[in-house]
Amino acid sequence: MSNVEIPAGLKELLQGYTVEVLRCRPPNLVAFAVQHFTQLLENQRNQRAKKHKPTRKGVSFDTNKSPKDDEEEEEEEDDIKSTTGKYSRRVSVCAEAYNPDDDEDDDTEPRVVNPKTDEQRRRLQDACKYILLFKTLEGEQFSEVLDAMFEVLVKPQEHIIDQGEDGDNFYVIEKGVYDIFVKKGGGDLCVGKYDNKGSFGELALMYNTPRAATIVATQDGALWGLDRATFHRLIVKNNAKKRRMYEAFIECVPLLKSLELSERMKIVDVLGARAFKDEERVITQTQASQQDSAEVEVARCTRGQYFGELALVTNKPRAASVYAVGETKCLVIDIQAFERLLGPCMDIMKRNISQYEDQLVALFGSSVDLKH
Ligand code: 1OR
Repeated sequence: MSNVEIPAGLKELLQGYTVEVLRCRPPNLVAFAVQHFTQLLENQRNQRAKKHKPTRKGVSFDTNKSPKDDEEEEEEEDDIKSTTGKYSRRVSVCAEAYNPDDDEDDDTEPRVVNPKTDEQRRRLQDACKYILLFKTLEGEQFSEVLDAMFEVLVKPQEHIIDQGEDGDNFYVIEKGVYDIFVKKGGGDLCVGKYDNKGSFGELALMYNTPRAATIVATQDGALWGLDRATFHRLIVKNNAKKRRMYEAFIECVPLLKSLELSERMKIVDVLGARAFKDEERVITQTQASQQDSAEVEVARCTRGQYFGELALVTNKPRAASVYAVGETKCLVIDIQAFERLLGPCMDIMKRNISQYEDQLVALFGSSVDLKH
C-alpha cells in the first residue's frame, strides 16, 4: 500500500463528509452522502460562475484592500447615500454544503462593504459589543464583519424571519423587542423574546437548514444584518477553529456528558469566550437576599464547572454575584441557545440547584428556596 498515491483533497473531502454526518446525524448515510457530494459539486460550479457575476447594487466589493484603505474609503464615502436601509430576502438558496475546512475559494471571495456614517458605525459597534458569535473573531475579521453589516429598520408586526424559509441574513439587535414563534399543532407558539439585545438567524446559515423559528418585531426597531456569504466566510470558518480549540475542553465538562457529540458541537458553535480580570464582577446579584447586605463567599467554581444557570432555569433575578478570582476565561452562551440546547441537561442542573440550597443551609442555618 505504501506506493499508492492518495489524490490531493481526498482527506479533506472525507473529513468534510464525516463532520457533516456527526453534526446532522442523518438516518441514511448513503443518501446523505449523495446529497452532500452533489451539493459540493454544485458549489464548485457556482463558485466558478460567481467569479463573473456583476457587482451588486448598493454594495461595494473589494478583494485586495488593506485595513488602511478601508478607513480612507470610509471617510470618503460618508457622504454617499446608503441604500442599506432595505434588505433583500433571498428568494431561493442553493444549499451550500457545510465544510469548515473548505476555504479554498474564501480568500478570493469579494469582500462586502456597506458604507456607514460615523454615527452608524458607532451604533453598530455598540450593538455588537456583546454578541457571542463575534467574541472569538480576530480584530481584522471582526472589522470585516462590521464593514459588511447593513442597517435594517423595522415596524411593529413586521416579520424579520419566517419559520421554514431559506436563510438570507444573520441579525444583531440594536433596539426593539422581538417575539420568537415556533409552529406547534397547526398554530404559532410564542416561545420567547429578544428584549433590546442579542442576535438571531444564525442557525439556518450555519447548518443550511430552513429557518427554525419566526421572529416578529413588536415595536419600531433597528437591526443590523449580515449577509449569508460573509457569515459563512467569517463566522462559520471561525467556528471550525473554535470547535478544534474547545472540543477537548467541552468533552471534560461533566454537565455536558449526557449530550450527544453533535449536540455538544452545536453548543461550541454558539458560545463566545469572555476574559475577566482578578476580582472583576461577572454576574451581579439582583435578587435581595435574606441575609444582611454584606457579601459572603458561598462557593468557588473552577475549570469545567458552570454558573449563571439558576436565573435562567427559574426565570428569577440573579440570586448571587460572581467575581473572578485571578485572570479567568469563561465560555458563555445566551439564554435562547441555553434553552434550545441544554434542555437535556436540565435535570442535572435542577439537582445541583437543590445542592446549592443545602449548602446555604449549612452556611446560614436557615432554609432557602431558590427555585420558587
Ligand atoms: P434561524 O436561522 O433558524 C430563526 O432563524 C432564528 O430564531 C434561529 O435561527 C435562532 O437564531 C432564533 N429554536 C430555534 N431557533 C430559535 C429559538 C428556538 N429561539 C430563538 N431562535 N427555541 C426557543 C428557545 C428560547 C426552541 C424552540 C423549541
